[in-house]
Amino acid sequence: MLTMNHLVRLTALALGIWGGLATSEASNLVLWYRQPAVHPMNESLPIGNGHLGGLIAGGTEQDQLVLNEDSLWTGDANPSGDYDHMGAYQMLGHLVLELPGHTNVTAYRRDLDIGEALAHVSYDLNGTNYAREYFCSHADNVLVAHLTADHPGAYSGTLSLADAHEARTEAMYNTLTVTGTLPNGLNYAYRLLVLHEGGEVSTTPDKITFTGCDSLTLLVAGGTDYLMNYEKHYRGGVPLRKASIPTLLAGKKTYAELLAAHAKDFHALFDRVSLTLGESTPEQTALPTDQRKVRAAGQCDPGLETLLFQYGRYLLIACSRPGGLPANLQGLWNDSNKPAWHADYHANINIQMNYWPAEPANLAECAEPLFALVDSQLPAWRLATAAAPEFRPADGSTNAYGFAIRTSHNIFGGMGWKWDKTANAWYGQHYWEHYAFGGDTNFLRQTAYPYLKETSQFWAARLKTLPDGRLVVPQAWSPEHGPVEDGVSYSQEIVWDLFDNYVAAADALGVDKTLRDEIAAKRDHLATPGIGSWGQLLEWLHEQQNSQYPELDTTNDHHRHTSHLFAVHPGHQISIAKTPELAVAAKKSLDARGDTGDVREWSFAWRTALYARLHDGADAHRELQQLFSTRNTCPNLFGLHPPMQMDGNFGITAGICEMLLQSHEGEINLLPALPSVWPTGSVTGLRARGGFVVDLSWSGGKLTAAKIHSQNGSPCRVRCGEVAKEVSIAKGASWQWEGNN
Ligand code: FUC
Repeated sequence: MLTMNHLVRLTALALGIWGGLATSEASNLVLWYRQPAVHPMNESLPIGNGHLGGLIAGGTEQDQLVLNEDSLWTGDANPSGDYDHMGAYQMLGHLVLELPGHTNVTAYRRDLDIGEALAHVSYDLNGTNYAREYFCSHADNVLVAHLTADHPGAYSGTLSLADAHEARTEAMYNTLTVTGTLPNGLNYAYRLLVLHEGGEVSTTPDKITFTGCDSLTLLVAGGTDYLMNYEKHYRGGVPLRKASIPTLLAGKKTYAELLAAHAKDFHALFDRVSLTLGESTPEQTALPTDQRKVRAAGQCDPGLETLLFQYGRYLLIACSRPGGLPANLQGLWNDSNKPAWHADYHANINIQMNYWPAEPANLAECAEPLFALVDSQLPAWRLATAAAPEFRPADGSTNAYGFAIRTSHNIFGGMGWKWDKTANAWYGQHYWEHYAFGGDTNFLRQTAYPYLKETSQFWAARLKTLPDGRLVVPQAWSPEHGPVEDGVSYSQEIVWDLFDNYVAAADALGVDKTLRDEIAAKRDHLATPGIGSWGQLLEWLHEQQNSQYPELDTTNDHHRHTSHLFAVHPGHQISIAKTPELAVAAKKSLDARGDTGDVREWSFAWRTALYARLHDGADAHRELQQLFSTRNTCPNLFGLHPPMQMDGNFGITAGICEMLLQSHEGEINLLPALPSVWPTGSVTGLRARGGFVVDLSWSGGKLTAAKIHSQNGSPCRVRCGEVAKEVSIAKGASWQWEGNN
C-alpha cells in the first residue's frame, strides 16, 4: 500500500531533492545494503576526518557506532624491539543509540555515498519514516549524526558512550564526557553533545534520554595528549580541549552549516578525479553491494570497479589528513584493543601501499601525515639502529648518522619484529615521489633531500663489495620468504631506487656534487637481479637450491610477496623499454607467483600494478577482479587478509591509475595497460610526474582525447602506444591530444 510517506520519498527521489537518497540512486558511488551490519570491521560503513573515525552499523533498536581516534595507542619507544611489547592501536569506544520498539521495521536501507562522504540509515516503522545521516567533518573536527523523521515527536530513546578502556564518564547538560588514561600514560577525552528539536532531553550520569523529539543532532569530538614530537617525548596538548571546543563551536552552527562546511572540504579533494570505466548492467546496479560484489568477481562490473577505485580515494581522505597520523594497517578504523598486527605501521609493503595512490590519484596532501610521522620517529630510530650490531658500517666505524627500521613501528619511536633493512630506503621513495609529482622545491630542500641524503650515506657506508666488484646489501631478507643472504633482489632494487632518487634530488637542487657522484657510482655498481634457469627474475643473488625451502625459485613458489619485482613497481629500474630482458623475466616470475596459495588482498593490488607496468591490461584486470571475491574483500569492500586490512583498498586505486597512465620513465604514457573489458571510458584529474594533470577519454579501446595541464611548465614527452611526441606546455597551460594524431 503506497503511504503518503512513500509518495513524499518517491517525489523527492524523482526531484532529486532528498539529499542522500536521490544522489545515492543516481550515482554509482554508493555502497548500500538491505540489512544492518553485524560484524563491525567487515560490514559497518566508515566515515572519518583524518583524525576521528566512525564505523556505522545501522542498527535500529540498538545501534553501536565504533569510535576511533588515530593517536590512541599503547606502547612506547620499545628499546628491545620485541614485537609483543611495541603497543597497539586502540579502539576509543562506542556511541550507543537505543530506540526501544524499533524492531520489525520495513523498507530498511543503509548506505555510504562516497561521492558525498555521507552515510545513511532509513526505515519505516508504524507509518513513520526514520532517517539518519552521518558524516565526519574535517572542517569542524566533529563526527555528526542527524536523526529525522517524517512525523513529529518520533524520537524517544537514549544515548551513551561505552568507553573501550577503564575511563570516567561525566554528564552535564546534554553532554557526556569521557576521560581516560592508557597504561602508557597517554591521556584521552571525548565528548557527545546532543541537540534536539521538539520533545525533551535529560541527562543522567551515564546516559542522555530523549523523549518525543522531532529531530536530533549528535556531535562527537575528542583527542589525546599525543604529540608527533620526539623532543617532547611525544606528549603535549590538552585532550579535554580537543573534546570540548569542537563540540561547543559546532553546537552553535545549524546542521545545514555543518553539512555545507563538510561538503566543501571533502569535495575540494575528492572531486579532483572523476572516472568512468564503462556501464554496468541494470541487473548489477539493482543489487545491494554485498551481493553485487560477489557477482563482480566473475563478471566484469565496470561501475563497481569504478567505485572500488574511488573508495580508495575516499578512504585515504577519511583517514589521512595533514596534522593527523598516517593510515595504519586498518586505515583509521578499529573495533579491538588487540587488533591484528597491532594495526600498526608495517614497513615491508603495507604502509607503502597505503600511499601509492596519493600522488597519481591527486591526493598529495594526504601523504603529508606519512612524512610527519616518519620524521618524528627518526631520532628514536637512529638511537635504536646505532645500538644494533647488524648495522655496523663495513669499515667497523660507529657513525651515528642514519637509521634503519624494523618491519613494524608505532607512533612513539618504538619498533618491533625483524629489521627490514632497506625499509628506510623504501620510505625514501615516497619523499622523492612527492616532489617528482608536485615539483615543490621547498619540500625537496627542507624535507625530502635531507632524508634521501642521510639514508644514501647510511647505505653507501654499509654495502659490501663482492670479489667481482659488485656492491650488495649484506644479510638481507626478501620479506617473509626464504633465507637471509647477501644481495637479495628486493634490497638491491630498493637501494638502487634510493640512490637514483638521491642523485635526481641533488641534481634538482644543484648541491653536494661530490657526494652525488659517489652515490651515482655506487648505484651503477650495485648487483642487479639475475635471470634464472626457467627465465625467471632471481629473488636472491644466486638461484636457490635450498632444501630448507624447496619451492624457492621454482614455479611452485606462490608466496604473497612479490618483493623481487619492486624494480618494476613501485620502483623504476626494470621496464620493457629500458631493460627488456629483465622485464620479460619479471613477467615470468609474476605469472609463476600465480593467484593461489598464499596470495592476500594486498597481493592482488600489487600484481595489478605490476602487470600494468608490464603493459598487460588483461592480467592487470584479472588481478583487480579477484578482489571482489568473498575471500579477498569484506561486504563493506574493506580488504580481507583475513582479518580486515586496508592496504589493498589503497593499492588497487594506484593499480588502476597505472593501467590508465604512467609517468615513471620520463614520459607521460597514456593508456599503457587498457583491458578489453574497458572499451570505453574516461578519467579526469590523474597526475603525472613533472607537475602534470591529465584527462583522458577512450572508445573502442583507443584513445580519443587527452588533455595535459602543466602546473610547472616542465618539459613534456607524451606517448600513446607507438606514437610519442615532445610537447612544450607553458606553466598553467594545457595541451590537447586529439585521438591518435
Ligand atoms: C606483512 C605481510 C602480511 C600482512 C602483514 C600485516 O607481514 O606479509 O601478509 O599483510 O604485513
